[in-house]
Amino acid sequence: EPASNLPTTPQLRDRARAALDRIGVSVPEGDDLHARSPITGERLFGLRATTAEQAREAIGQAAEAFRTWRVTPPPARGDLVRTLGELLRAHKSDLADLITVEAGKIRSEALGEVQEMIDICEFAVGLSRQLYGRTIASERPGHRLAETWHPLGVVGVISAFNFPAAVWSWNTAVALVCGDAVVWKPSELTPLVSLAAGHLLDRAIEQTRAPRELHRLLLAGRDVGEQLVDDPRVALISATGSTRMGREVGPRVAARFGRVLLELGGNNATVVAPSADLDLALQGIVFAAAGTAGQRCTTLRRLIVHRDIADQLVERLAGVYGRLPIGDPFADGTLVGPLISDAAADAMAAALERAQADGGKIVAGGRRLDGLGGAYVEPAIVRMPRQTAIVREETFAPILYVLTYDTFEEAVALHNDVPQGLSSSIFTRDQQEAERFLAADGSDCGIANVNIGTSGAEIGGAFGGEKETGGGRESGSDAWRAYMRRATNTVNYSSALALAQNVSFLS
Ligand code: UN1
Repeated sequence: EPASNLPTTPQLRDRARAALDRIGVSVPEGDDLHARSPITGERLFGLRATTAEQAREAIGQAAEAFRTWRVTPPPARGDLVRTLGELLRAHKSDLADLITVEAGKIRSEALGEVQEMIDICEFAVGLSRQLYGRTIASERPGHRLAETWHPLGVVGVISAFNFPAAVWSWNTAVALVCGDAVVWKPSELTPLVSLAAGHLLDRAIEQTRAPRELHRLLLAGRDVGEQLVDDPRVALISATGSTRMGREVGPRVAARFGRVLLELGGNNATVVAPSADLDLALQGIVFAAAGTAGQRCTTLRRLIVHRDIADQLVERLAGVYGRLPIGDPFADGTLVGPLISDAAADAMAAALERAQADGGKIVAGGRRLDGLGGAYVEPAIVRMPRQTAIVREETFAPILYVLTYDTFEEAVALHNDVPQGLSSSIFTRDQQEAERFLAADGSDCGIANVNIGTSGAEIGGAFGGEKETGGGRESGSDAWRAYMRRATNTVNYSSALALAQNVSFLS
């Protein structure tokens, strides 16, 4: 049911302009980059890009700011992040407007993205008093063995269009309390969100008198991204995006002995067991598979259903899919906004063709809605005879492949038989099955859930995945350690020089 009365490009431009004004940021107008809206598929503003020379300078400025910041007490660093969180609260609706304009998220999800930023700021403020090291039992008398966590350096953050602000925030808020400086290379598809978020941090920096150049924004294309990746002054590259991107970034950073934190593709699955509460499963599946128009790295892409309930579940899902309100993401009631680009819609169509060639049957959706400017598609459900090559790939669009199983072992084997390892879940009322799914020989993902979907993780846990997802962990738990360096300290407070391992020398 497409909402036919989409906002016009001039209306979107005004809406973006008003939000930018309230945040207090001016757009560097130029002709190098374009701010567009997937709502109409049209250009909003032309922008001036950061040049290679400016990027080189920005990295140097961040490295200089780091020298002051690393010796600023962590709770004082927390004060900056608290202020950022307060500004995000004050401008929640403005930033959400820009997220909807540029990424096409529905209102509730755009607000949710900003809430996730506020949450990580609060988490990081608490963390600023909890950067704990351990004291370790020493084998020598009169010795103390301990570890201390020190700031790491400049953190380069590379982020994607689909969480244009939250991914930056959960890297940046944590990096800042850890004593690091940040250089951000956002997606070229979401420059306005980046300008706005970066400006709110600049305001917080000014208010708390933190070093002015602690955060630098590089609004530019791929070349400047590569420059950031290769710059030896950048201690850690935290990159979110495709597996293809990670395959390039990882080795380049490793070649200079830098650190990486990679959040790459997912191909997330949910197992639905015969004992599952199907009403619950239905809601969880639809949000995870069709929410955000299938453009989360945690989006549910594979449904592994027990044969006895497959027909029934698929029929109910197809019914819900047939009534999903697709259209203007600003309109009340819309659940599915546009895809980011025509290319994304083309990739979806190509994947559906391949799935059908493999014997797949489309049981719901799959068409692009004509005449709307933006790339509006009906989320699709495809029953597959087997887990073929296309099912094992991540297509960044709302396609849910359905596979059936007979035994639990078979379900887990199908589940794990993809190259990616981000998120997973099982719907079951059988406790043994639930625990087996979470056990060492169950789901091989970084995130494994029971009776909820695969997407929409809270910030308190560590976020990330295994295999081609890249192995990085961000956000909560002890993910902060990736943003610091560890020093092991042995202190001798006796007057004897005892050697470890009972070695004797000169004694
Ligand atoms: C992403 O899609 O890059 O778990 C991140 C989730 C969100 C984060 C998604 N908290 O879906």
